[in-house]
Amino acid sequence: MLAACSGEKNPAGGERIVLGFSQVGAESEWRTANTESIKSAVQEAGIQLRFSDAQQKQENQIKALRSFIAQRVDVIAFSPVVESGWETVLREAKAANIPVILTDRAVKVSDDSLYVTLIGSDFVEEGRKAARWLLEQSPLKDGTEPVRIVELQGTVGSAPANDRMKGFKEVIAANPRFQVVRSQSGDFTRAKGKEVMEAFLKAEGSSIDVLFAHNDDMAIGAIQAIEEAGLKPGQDIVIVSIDAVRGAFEAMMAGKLNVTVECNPLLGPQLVDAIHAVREGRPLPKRIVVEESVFTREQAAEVFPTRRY
Ligand code: GYE
Repeated sequence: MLAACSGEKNPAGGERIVLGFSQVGAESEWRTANTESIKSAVQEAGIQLRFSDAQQKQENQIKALRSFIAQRVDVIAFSPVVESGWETVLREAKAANIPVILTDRAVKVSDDSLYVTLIGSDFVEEGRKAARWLLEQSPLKDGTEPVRIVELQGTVGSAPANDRMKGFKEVIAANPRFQVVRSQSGDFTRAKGKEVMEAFLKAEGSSIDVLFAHNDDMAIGAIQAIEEAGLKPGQDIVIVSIDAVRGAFEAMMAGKLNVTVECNPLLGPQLVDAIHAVREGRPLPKRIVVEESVFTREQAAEVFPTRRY
């Protein structure tokens, strides 16, 4: 069926806003919750959505953005898979007078008038929180032995991978006992997280003390690899990850994951507010940050029933 075109009347009688949204993919529990939040908030607001899934490929996102421009949508929003390489297509949107709102991930552009605002988390701070827990509260905080850390990075070149790595490094630098001995991308998926963890275990044997995973899905994949190697996740290897999705709470309640740093995917309502502000010509801050916490496995059972993703 053809999508209805711009200018269609909404039930209240006014012109319906048409939003083109290009999503990264469906790589994680976080992403699924993010997509649902956006779809439901936009629908509730009576905004017409043209949704495109890029399957974690920048070229697909660029194609989607060009097609939204060609369709002359009213607003474009997207969650950029990687940080660089957006200048040209964003200039095309600007030339067509279509405002662009970034959700979740940042871009690196020389001219920040190419987008209206970025709604998303402070990923550097999330990396710092993961490291602070290790240095200040984990079972490894007090020893004298070196602590050998392996890191499962998110998608190469993505804002959350770059920033989480940076924040984590910055904090562990304060204690030379803590060393990242291996670091590789697991592309934010369970399957890749498992595969890369298998390689880490093969290379390092039982000398790994800590796994830092840039998201819960990779940690969950890695937990399987650790168990298959005959080790106890959460005990033989202390595991810290990011997102705080339900799967992470289940792993914490089973004692297999030690801690997760919250990254809130429920950005739909803030996106709708930003769309209305843009349409009404109200100014918006360049950055809209989301408030987040940290959850340990001691708190998991109590907090679990209140989790919304
Ligand atoms: O942490 C991960 C997802 O960009 C914050 O992408 C997001 C990240 C999230 O695949 O699970």
